Amino acid sequence: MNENFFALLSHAFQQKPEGTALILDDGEDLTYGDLERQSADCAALLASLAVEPGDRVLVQAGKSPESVALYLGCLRAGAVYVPINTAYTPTEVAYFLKDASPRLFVCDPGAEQVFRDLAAQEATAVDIRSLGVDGQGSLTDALAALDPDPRQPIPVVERSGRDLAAILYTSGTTGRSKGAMLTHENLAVSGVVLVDCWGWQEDDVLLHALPIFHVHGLFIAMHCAMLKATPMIFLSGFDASKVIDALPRATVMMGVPTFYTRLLAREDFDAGLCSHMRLFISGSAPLTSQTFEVFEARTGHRILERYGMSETMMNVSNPLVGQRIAGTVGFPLPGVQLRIATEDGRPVPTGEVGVIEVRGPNVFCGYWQMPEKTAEEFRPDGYFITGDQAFMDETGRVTIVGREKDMIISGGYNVYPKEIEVLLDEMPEVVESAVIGVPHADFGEGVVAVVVPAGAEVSVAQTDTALDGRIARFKQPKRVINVPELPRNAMGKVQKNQLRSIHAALFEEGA
Ligand code: MLC
Ligand code: AMP
Repeated sequence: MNENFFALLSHAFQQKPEGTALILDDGEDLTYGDLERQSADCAALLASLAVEPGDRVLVQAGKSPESVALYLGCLRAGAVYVPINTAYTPTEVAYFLKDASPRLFVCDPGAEQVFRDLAAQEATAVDIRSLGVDGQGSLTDALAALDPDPRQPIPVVERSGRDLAAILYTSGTTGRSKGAMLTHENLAVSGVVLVDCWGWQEDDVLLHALPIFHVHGLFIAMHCAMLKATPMIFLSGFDASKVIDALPRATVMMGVPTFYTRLLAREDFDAGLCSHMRLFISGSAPLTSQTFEVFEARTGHRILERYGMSETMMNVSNPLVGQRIAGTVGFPLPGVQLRIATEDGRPVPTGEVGVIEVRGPNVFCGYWQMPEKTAEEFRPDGYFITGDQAFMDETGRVTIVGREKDMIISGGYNVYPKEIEVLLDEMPEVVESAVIGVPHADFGEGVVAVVVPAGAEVSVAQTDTALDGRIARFKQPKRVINVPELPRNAMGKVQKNQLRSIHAALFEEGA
């Protein structure tokens, strides 16, 4: 049997070829028949560009129906899809070009030359094409030039469940991004479980406002809709006004907590708009109890919070039927084995805090070309150490209380302090730095740099100048605090907890 995940999707698409797939705010809607055909065209094009099964296709392209077709085409052709954040600078992209050694790199129109120069500097042999009509050999142009008659039926390339379907880069504590290798089985198992647990209905309409370069928007959200071939209102990004306009036509929305706080900040967001919504789902960052409660008071809906990771897809979810409790992420999903353990991997007693470890068919098969890192993060019995701290009550319900890993989550994007500290420490104006996440009403956590200046005080304008073009804007410190020295413990380690608590009110109004 062909275990290519696309075979499962294609089966669903073929049940409803006339069914609407993507409802666009500009442009014509697409049906599932269109997606089936366009994915076949993309797969044929990839083959004509000598992209073989197992080859990586690196993609930094805006959210569009074309990028959805490209993703599906990669699956169908057995290529490994490697999406990266559109906010990354060319300097950051250079790392992924080198690390993933893709056969093809797809970027937005106008960006090809910058990347061709970069690839030449690094002596990386890669075909670089843009997604968009440019009359200069873009992928879209090449697709249009495909000989349509006769279109050979494009088979779905045979894959085993263990073959790679995608690599999702996640930053590492050392500042070097690690590529989480996800298999066709990982995608299939996770999608099928979520459709069932979240009770996906034939008449569901998903409001999709997430980016499609992370697991949340690309896999969790899209796969639920696609496996049932139900429509998605496909917004290019989160814009509160557009979401409010679209809500009356939707039944399910998935978002990061910032989506919910931004909706609540709007006076015109009310229960009437949500009256026929079936489900609001939140994840990728902690949803505060306050947001949960205010949202319920305003709309009557109890947001369903769940917990996942690039490496593991979805692990835990509050129930569709039953108590959704604020501040908790619910119960392990079917097939997910989850334990809360000490630093050396021993399970802790019920109710005690430890680190979440998970095992199951949803868990990735390792970091791309990093066997040592992979070995470090798996226990000998196959459990993956997530680095998230939590406790489990006697009913099996999980509550996340913090993170062991030194990571900030800002608006659902992970930011690793080390990557920023290294660059700040290179500034002649800075002796040393510590980057922390501080509560932020909009982003959940805001990135803050605590620096020891070499002379005069260092400003945000200076850090912006030093970091612009080197790391994405969303990673750059929103505030800089100058201190005479960083607090350290007896081992010489910077006490970030202390810094976080001293500056906890930094982003509060008037602070
Ligand atoms: C944008 N900016 C951010 C930011 N997003 N700053 C901090 N944190 C963020 N997340 C900054 C930009 O750099 C820019 O700054 C300014 O905000 C405007 O940019 P924008 O692109 O117009 O922002 P906006 O559209 O408002 O985006 C905010 C957002 C977006 C929250 C809608 O970040 C978003 O869609 N986040 C979702 C992330 C996500 O999908 N995570 C899933 C990970 S998967 P300046 O200074 O240049 O003006 C995962 C697993 C799981 O975690 O469990 O799901
Ligand atoms: P990513 O590497 O982008 O996939 O982010 C995964 C991380 O997001 C997890 O390890 C958690 O730290 C965090 N996360 C995801 N969902 C939740 C949630 N509901 N509550 C708290 N943290 C979450």
